Amino acid sequence: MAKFKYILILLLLLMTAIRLQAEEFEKLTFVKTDGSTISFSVEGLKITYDDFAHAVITNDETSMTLDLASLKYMYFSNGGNSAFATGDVNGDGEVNVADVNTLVDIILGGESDDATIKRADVNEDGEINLADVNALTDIIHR
Ligand SMILES: [Ca+2]
Ligand SMILES: [Ca+2]
Repeated sequence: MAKFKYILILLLLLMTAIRLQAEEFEKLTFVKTDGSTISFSVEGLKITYDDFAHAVITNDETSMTLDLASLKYMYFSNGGNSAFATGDVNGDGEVNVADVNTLVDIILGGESDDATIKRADVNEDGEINLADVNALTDIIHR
């Protein structure tokens, strides 16, 4: 059941992340549980869900059905790293639960300035997604 719950959360993040980031990044990459990756151009990108078991990814070039159970996480890419203190998403000089709140707000489509959005990339892979929430909570609980 835990896995199913995780997939539902992932779905919510996917849907909101697409709206937030599809216009700013060039590529969407899915990382599968076996470590392999699949990348899609965000040009004309659409993701639809089939009974919560599969995602159908369509863009201007291709259409592919992915088994959600085989997906570990996804990220948008375009490069770009943060020069700010790792995990200090809201930029107040401390890394704490307030930064998690700010990060989640951004992932869920909340308005934010460019500097905050850069700091929200906690794991510095150029994308803002669930992996950054995990990275941030790891830092706080370290
Ligand atoms: Ca902070
Ligand atoms: Ca990131």
